[in-house]
Amino acid sequence: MSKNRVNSVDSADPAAPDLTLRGVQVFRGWLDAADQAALVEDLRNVAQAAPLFSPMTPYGKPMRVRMTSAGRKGWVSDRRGYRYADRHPGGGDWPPIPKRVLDIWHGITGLDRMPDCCLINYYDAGARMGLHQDRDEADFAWPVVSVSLGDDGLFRVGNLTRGGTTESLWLSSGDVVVMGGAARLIYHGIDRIRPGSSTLLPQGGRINLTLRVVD
Ligand code: MD6
Ligand code: FE
Repeated sequence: MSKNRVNSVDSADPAAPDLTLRGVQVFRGWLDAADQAALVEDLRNVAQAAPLFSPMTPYGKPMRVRMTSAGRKGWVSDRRGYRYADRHPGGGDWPPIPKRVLDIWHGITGLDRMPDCCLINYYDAGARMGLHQDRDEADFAWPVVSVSLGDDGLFRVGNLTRGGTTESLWLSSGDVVVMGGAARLIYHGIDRIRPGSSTLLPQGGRINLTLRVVD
């Protein structure tokens, strides 16, 4: 995990992306097949301790993706709103973020500060995620890093405010996305997945991890 190194003022030793869309950086195939399989094993262990759940939006509609978290903080949503919580909705602690995940964060960003939350989203064949900003964190100077596993997902990138034109690209298993700097608050979402496009997950579907510094 040491390809594409460049220098930057933002961190000691960040990696260089394969492509940039409206400031959103995409690292294609950052994880090879063996890395991806090992990561899925780590995530199975997380989900055993902190089961996937289907959160309600603040508007009372169930979210289409199932999710859980690892780390000091977990991201949750219910009638009270979107927020970070110290515990799983079932009452237990969130498991620690797997080392393999922290290694991705460090390898990509070069940052010594580790993320507080690793949100795990699971998309089944019909799941999608509407356009949103990641803005529940205290300090937008920290980037958000995401990791795609399993089936391809059609990622749509918009603007810093709602509306306007958008551009889309397919994210594949092993790709890593960074939203930082001027792109940190850009609207983005997943329109659909491409069922059966990957054999990584025996049951099919797509996993996306989002790594964030929370407070
Ligand atoms: C997804 N990704 O790929 C949804 N957020 O399933 C995100 O919402 C996201 O990819 C912040 C930074 C990168 C992302
Ligand atoms: Fe997001």
